[in-house]
Amino acid sequence: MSNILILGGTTEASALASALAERGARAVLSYAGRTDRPRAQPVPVRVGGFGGVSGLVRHLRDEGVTHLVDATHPFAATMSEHAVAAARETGVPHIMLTRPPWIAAEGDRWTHVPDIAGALAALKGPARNVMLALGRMHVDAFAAQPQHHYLLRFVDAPVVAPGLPRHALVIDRGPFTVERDMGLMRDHGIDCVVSKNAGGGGAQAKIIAARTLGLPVVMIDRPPAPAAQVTHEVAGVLEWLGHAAERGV
Ligand code: 3Y8
Ligand code: NAP
Repeated sequence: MSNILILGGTTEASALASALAERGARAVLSYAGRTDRPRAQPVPVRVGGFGGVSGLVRHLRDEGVTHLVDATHPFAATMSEHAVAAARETGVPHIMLTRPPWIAAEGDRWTHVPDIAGALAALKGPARNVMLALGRMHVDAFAAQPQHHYLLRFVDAPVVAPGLPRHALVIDRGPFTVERDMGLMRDHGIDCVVSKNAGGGGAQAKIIAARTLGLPVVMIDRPPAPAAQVTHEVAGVLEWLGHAAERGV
C-alpha cells in the first residue's frame, strides 16, 4: 500500500493531491507554514518544517512513506535539496514535480538577473513605480534602492510594516488574472515589474499583463535544481507511481 508524501505549496502540488484523492491513494500534503490559512486540501495536511535533512529522514521512516514527491516552488531550493538527500539516505523513491521556466515571448521586455542582488542592481537610477511581485520574504533588501515607489503584494498582512520608505501594499493570494494585474499596474502607474521565474500559470498573469502594457520586467532566474528525476505534469507523477508500484518499491 502506497503512502505518498507531497511537499506542497504550489498549484501543481494541489492538483496532484486532488488526483491522488480521486484515486483513493494514501497521501499527505506538507506545507512549511508560511501563510496564515493555507489552501484546504482533499488529503491530510501537515504544516511546519521537518528539522533539516535528519528531521525529514526521521519523518519518512516514522510515517512509513513509500514515495516522496517534491512539488515545491522552483525557488524553494533548500527544501528540494533536503528532499533529494533524505530520499537517498532512506532509499525512498523520489521525483520532482515542477513547471518549466517561462520563456520570453514576442513583445516581452525582460532583463534576466541571477538573484535578488542582480534585481537590485538592475533598479539603479532615477525613481520609478516598481511592482515588486516577490512576496514578503525578500522585500526589505530593496531598501537599498529607496528612490522607487514600490507596489508590494503579500499573501497575508505583515505583522511589521515593510522596511521600504515609499510603498503601497496589496494583500492578495494567487492565482491572479491578467485583467486584474493590468488594472493594478495602471492604477499604480507601474513602469517596471520585478518577478521570479516561477513558471506555471499561478503567477504568470503579471508577466502577460506587463507584455500587454509594454512594461519592462526584471526577471530573476531560478536557482539550479538538484539532480533528480523531474516531471512537469501531474500525469508524470501518476505514471511514476504506477511504474514504481510495478517494480514493487
Ligand atoms: C505557503 C500556500 C495553491 C498554490 C498557489 C504557484 C501559484 C498562487 C503565485 C505575485 C507572485 C510568490 C508567493 C506566489 C504564488 C501560487 C501558489 C503562488 C507568488 C501560497 C502558499 C504558501 C505560499 C508561500 C509564499 C511565499 C512567497 C510566494 C507569494 C497557501 C499562497 C511571490 C512567489 O509571506 C510569506 O512568507 C510568503 C512566502 C514563499 C515568496 C516570498 O518570498 O514571499 N509563496 N504561497 C506554502 C507553505 O507554507 O509551504 O497559503 O495556500 C501558494 C502559492 N503561491 O495550492 O493554489 O503555484 O506558484 N507565492 C513567486 O512566484 O514569485 C506571488 O504576487 O505575482
Ligand atoms: P525553502 O527556503 O526551500 O525551505 C526552507 C525551509 O522551510 C526548509 O528547509 C524546510 O524546513 C521548510 N519547508 C519548505 N517547504 C516546506 C514544505 N512544503 N513542507 C515542510 N517544510 C517546508 O522554502 P521556501 O522558499 O521558504 O518555500 C516555503 C514554501 O512556500 C514551500 O511550500 C514552497 O513550495 C512555497 N512557495 C515558495 C515560493 C518561493 O518563492 N520561495 C513561492 C511559492 C510557494 P526544515 O529544514 O525544518 O525541514
